[in-house]
Amino acid sequence: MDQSLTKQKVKELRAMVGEGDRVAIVLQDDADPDAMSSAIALRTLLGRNKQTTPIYAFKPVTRPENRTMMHLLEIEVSAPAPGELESFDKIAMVDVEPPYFENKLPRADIVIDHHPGYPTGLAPFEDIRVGYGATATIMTEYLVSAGEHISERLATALMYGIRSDTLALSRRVTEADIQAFIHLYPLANYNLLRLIDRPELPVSFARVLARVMRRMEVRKGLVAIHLGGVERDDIIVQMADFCLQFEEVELVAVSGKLENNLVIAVRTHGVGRISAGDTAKRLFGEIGSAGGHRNMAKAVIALAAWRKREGSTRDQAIAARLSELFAAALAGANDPAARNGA
Ligand SMILES: [Mn+2]
Repeated sequence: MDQSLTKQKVKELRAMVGEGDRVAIVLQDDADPDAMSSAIALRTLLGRNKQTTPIYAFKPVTRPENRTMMHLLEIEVSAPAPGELESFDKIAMVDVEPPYFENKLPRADIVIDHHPGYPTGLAPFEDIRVGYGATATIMTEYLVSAGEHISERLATALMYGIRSDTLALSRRVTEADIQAFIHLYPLANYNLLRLIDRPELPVSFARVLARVMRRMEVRKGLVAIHLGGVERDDIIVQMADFCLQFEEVELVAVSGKLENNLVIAVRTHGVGRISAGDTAKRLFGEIGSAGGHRNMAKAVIALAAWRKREGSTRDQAIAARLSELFAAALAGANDPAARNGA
């Protein structure tokens, strides 16, 4: 995007927000690093602090890395009390657009985003750059254009935001994202980034590891493990990431029962023939929500729906069936002739 337009947008944005205005920044549910970093960047751009410009989301942040980021970078996101948003003079949103919230917001004044598929003209201030890999890129351009000081904390947050939305500059990345990344690079704190990348594991993970790892096997590139009942979703995710590190592993499927669902995390290195996202969708799309990217995917299936198609929800039966399904998927991906029955 050309620099004069960015300059114009910053001017427009600052003119819109009066000195004494209270501004709420609202994020999508379970906000991601792009959303959180963009929110603190907007606050900096408007010369505000967390009292005058709090950040809200209707549902809390759950991913462990994102929670670590919040903690280390001291980003607070809270759920608005009923009617609380009505008391603000301006409502801003970053990395999301008004229709997402249906009728939960009294107003939308400022919208900065990069997601496609929404109508325009829903807020007095809009800057939607659909080509961009991250909203944090737009925010970095604003800060640079305005000559704002970018603190170490803010640079670290924005860099992490761009990196995670673009899968380390490998997906949907544009020249603008790379330029923003290069600008932030010397300003960020790498020790913090490392800590965010490797979140602390819950101690309960040690017990799960001890119980499960002795039955881990790599069969023709596949590791399939069913954990049985788990207390937290992230145990499944961490276990899947962990198993991908062993030699000769091409595909990992880790499942667990959580409340009334079967949750399955799927991982690949993203370089072989098999796609985690496509596989999850093909195997479970009809009985649950399933999908993701080439290297990571998730399926959530109501146990009742599993029972209806697969028969038993006993742990042993689930374990056996998942091994079978994923083994066939991997064999099919590595030998397309076999899948076509040729
Ligand atoms: Mn984003």
